[in-house]
Amino acid sequence: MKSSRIKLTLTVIFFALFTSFKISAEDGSRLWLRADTVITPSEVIYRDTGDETLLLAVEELRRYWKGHAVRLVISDARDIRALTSEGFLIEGDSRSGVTITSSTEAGLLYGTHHLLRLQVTGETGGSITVKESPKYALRILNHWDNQDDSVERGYAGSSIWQWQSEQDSTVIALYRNYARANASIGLNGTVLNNVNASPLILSAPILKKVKTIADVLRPYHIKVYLSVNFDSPAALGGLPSSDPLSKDVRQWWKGKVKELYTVIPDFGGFLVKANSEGLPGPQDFGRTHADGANMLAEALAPFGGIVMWRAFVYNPSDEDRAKQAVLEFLPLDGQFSPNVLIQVKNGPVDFQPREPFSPLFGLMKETPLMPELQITQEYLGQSNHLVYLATMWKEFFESDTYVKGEGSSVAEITDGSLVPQKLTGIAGVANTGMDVNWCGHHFAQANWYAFGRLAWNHSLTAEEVADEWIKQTFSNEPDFVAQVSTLMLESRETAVRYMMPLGLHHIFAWEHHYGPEPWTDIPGARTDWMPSYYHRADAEGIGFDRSISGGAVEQYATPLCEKWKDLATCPEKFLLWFHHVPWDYRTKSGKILWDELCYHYDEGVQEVREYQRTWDKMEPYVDAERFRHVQAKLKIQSHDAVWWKDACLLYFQTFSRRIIPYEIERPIYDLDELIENSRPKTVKP
Ligand code: GCW
Repeated sequence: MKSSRIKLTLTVIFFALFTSFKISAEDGSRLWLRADTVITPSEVIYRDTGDETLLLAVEELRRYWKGHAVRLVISDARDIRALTSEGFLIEGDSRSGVTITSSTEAGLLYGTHHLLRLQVTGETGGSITVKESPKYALRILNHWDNQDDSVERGYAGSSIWQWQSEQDSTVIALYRNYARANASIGLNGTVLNNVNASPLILSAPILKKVKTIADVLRPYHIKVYLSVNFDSPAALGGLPSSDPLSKDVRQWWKGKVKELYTVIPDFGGFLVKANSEGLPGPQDFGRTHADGANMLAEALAPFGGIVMWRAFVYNPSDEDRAKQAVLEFLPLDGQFSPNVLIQVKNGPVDFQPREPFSPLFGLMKETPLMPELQITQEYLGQSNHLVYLATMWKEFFESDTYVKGEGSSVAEITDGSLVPQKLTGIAGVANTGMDVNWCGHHFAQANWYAFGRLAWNHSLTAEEVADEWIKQTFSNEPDFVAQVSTLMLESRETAVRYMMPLGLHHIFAWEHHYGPEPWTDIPGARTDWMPSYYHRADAEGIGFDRSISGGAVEQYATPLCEKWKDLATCPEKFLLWFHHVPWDYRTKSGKILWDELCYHYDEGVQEVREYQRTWDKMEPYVDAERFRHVQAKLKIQSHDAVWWKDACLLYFQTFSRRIIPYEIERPIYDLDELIENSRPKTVKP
C-alpha cells in the first residue's frame, strides 16, 4: 500500500516535470501551435450533440481563445449554403463575442483554427468577418513510409506511424498531435504508406493498425487512404495473375475493399503508382492505365472511395523523359471512371528546384487532375537546407497554361473554377518523421504549413503564409518577422542559383539526390537517371534541346510553345531546360552564357552567407535551442553551396574551356578529389 503510494507520487512528480519540461522546451515539437493555454477559459456556446469534431473545436477554444464568448453554430442558411461543406463564416468582435458558422462540424473546426491563428498573428483587434471555403476538396498528405518504419526520401527520422511498435498511448498521442497539426492548416486526408507499396499493406495485421490510425484521425476530419501495389491479387491473394480484366482479380479487389470498409467505414481510397520505376501495373497484362484505375474505381465506388492514379511514368526509351507522361496519358483522356483522379507532379521530370509545369495540366480536359507537390526536400538540400517552398508552389499555381486563352492558370484548371471538375484535389509528399521537431529542420516545418494553407487557398501569397508561420512558430516581433520573411522568400531562388541555375536540372548524385555529381555516368545504368542525360554539356555548349520539332516544348499550348521554343524569347530561368546553348551565347545581362553561369553559382553562395549573417542577428528573438539548431544547419548549407558551385563550375569548365571570371570566389575543391570522394569532407548530410 505504502510503496504503491510512493510510486504514484513519484509518477505524478515525474509526469508534472516531464510535461512542464515539454511545454517550456523549444525543441520545435509544438510546430506552429505554440499558444499558451489561457488561465480562465472563455465561454463557448454550442449545442452539444456529442460530435467528436465539434468537441475538439470547443476544447481548442476553451484552451486558447483569449477573447469574449464564442458561439459555434451549425446552419444551412443561404449564405452558409453558398460555402462548401468544409467552409465557415466568422463574424463578430473579440471583445463582444464571435460566432463561427458552418454547415458541418468540420467547418467549425477549421473556423476555430482560423480564429485562433488570427489571434496569435495579432489580427483580432477590431471586428472580424471571414468567409472561407477550401479551393480543393481533397487536401492530402502522401507519406512515403514503409512498413519497416523507414521513409523513402524522408530526412527527419523513422515513420511516425511506428508500424513496428505497439500502438500504445505514446504512439496514439503522436498520431493525435499530427492530426491536430493537419487540421489546423486545413488538410483533410493522408495516405499512410509509400507509393512504392508493399502488397502487405492490405494484410490483416497491418489493416488493424491502419484502423487504429483512422480512429484517431477521424475526429480531426482527416481521412485515411492507402497506396496499393497493383500486383496484390497475385502477391497477397495468391491468384495466378493481377490482370485487371480478369473476373477473379476484380472480385478479389471487391472483397478486399469490402473488408476495408468494414473496418474503416470512412476509408478514403487508393493511391497507385503503376508501371513506373519497375512497379507492376496493368501494362504487364497488355492493359491500359485506364483499365487498371477503373477496376479499382469500380470496387471503391459503392463506398464513396476514390482512386488517385499517378502519372509519374517513364521508361528508358528514346523519348525524352519529360514527354512521357503526356504520351501515355493523353490518349486515355475521357476513359477514366468518375471517381478517378490522375495525380500529376508539378513538373514533367521530377520535383527539381525549378521545372516548368507539367504539360498534362490543361491538356487532359476530361479527367480531373490532382497536382502532386513534394514537401520533403528530396532535391532541395533535404533537411539541411533552408528552402521555403511556397514561392515555388506559387510559381506553379500561377503558371499560365493558355489552354483556355490567356489567364488559364494551373490553379484555376485544377481547382475546378475555370473548367468544372467532378473531383478536385491536391497532394503533398510529407516531410515528417520521428525527429523531435517533426521535419529535421525547423524551417522545413514551414513547408508542411505552407502546403496546407495553399491547398486550402492557393491565392494566399507566399509572403502572407510565411508571415503567419513565423509569427506562430517564432515571434511577432516586427523586425524578426520582416528579416526572416525576406530570407524565406528568397531562399528557393538562392537554392536554384547554387544548385542548377538557368534551367539546368537533375545533376544530382543519382543515388541520394543530395549533392552535385554532374559527371556521373554509370555504364549499364539507366541513362535517364544520369546527370549527363539532362545537362548534355559538350565543347559547343550546355542544355537539353527540347525545342526541336517533336520536342517536349511542343506539348505546351500556343503562345507558350512558340515563346519557349525560340532561344531569344525563352525565359532565362528555363534556358537550359529547353535549349542547348553555346558557351558564348549572349544572355540578357550582356554576359556570355559561361560567365552568367559562374555568376549565378557565386550569387547563390553569397546569398547563403547573407542568410547566416541575418540569422546571427536574430539571436535576441529566438530561444537558444532553435537558434543554434538553425545556425548549425545554415553552416552546412553554406558549405554545400560552395560544394555545388565548385563541382559544377570545375566540371563544366572541362567542356567550356573558359576561365572562371576573376570576381567569382575561387574554387576551394579539386575536381578529381570531388569525383573520387563524391562528397567533400567538410559536408555532413
Ligand atoms: O523522385 C522519385 C524518387 C523516388 C520516388 C519516385 C516517385 C517514391 O526519387 O524515391 O519513389 O520519384 O515519385 O514515385
